[in-house]
Amino acid sequence: MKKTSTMKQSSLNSRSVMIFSLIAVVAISSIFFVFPEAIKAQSEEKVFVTHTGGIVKTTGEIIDPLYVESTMEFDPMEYLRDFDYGVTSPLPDGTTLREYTIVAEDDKIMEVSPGVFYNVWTFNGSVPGPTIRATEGDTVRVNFINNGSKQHTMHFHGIHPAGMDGVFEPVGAGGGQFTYEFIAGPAGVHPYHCHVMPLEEHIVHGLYGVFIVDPKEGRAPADEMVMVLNGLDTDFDTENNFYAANTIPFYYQHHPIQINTNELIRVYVVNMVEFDPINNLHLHGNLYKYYPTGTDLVPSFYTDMITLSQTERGIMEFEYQYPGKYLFHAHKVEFSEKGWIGIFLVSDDDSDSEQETPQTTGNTNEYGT
Ligand SMILES: [Cu+2]
Repeated sequence: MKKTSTMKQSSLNSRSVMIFSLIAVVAISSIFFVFPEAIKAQSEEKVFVTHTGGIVKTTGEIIDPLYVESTMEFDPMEYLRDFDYGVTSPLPDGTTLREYTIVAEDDKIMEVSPGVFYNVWTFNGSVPGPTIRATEGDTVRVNFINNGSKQHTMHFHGIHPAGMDGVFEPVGAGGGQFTYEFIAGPAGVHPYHCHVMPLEEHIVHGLYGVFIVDPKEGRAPADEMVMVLNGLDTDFDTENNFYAANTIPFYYQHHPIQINTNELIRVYVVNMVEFDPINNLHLHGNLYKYYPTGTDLVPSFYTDMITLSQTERGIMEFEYQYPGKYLFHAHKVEFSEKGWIGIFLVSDDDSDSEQETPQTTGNTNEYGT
């Protein structure tokens, strides 16, 4: 009896060792498939001078984490649904003033992917900067402070006077200030970005964000989110090494965005990818209504695929009928394989509510709930 139990135990032990080894092999190889660049690039070391004159040692495309401390934290899940409505006060004519303070910096180091460090230039400490939101007709006042080491500006897309365009009024480094003030409009989704030359350099390092102007009559209630499609040129060769929705490659694949069935989802999508002429967005298991630039209340397309050039943007609206996991990604495969891919995890809201509140009517859907 005892012998049998020992044998059983030893066979159990060797089975656990086998299972553990298998899990280890799968885990290690999956790391390789998810971050092949990270593993490949460890071989050659070089000295790298950041745009602010800092000297750091690198191995291939990677700034060695031993030498570089990340100075920027960014949570793409928090950014996704975070809207800055500013500090509001009524104006004598009955309209609303919204005030925002935006600080530019250009010396932060961000860990964009495990072991991959990148010098980011930021509005309010993040890439993208905050999503500034107002209603058509509001007065938007942005107190801009440039704490960077180079000149920067804020150039908003939309309608405003020439002097508020953030092009011919460079704001000096080391604390320069400028106040942008204009009436929010037209309703839609617009990018804002630095407009100092060389423009490509200032944009690609991260000086951009989203400006949403809500129509006066509002939009239908929805689970709203912002996706900035961006690329990261981590070795400064004017080609992107990574792509993403909201900066961190593969983030929403590893941390799916949770949404509910039969709930309106509204995505404000803005393409800020530099170097590559186009980007695109494909949604799985569904189609969306698409409003280019968000300026019209009637959708122009009902599709599962849009193509966007630089700063092109729009609003997507959709509802999922069926629960489960659905990919969204660039259908340009190079981009999705380098990080621009994510998952919507759709929960069957009806079945949840059924458990909490017993159905009193005979209504059923195809899941029998
Ligand atoms: Cu700039």
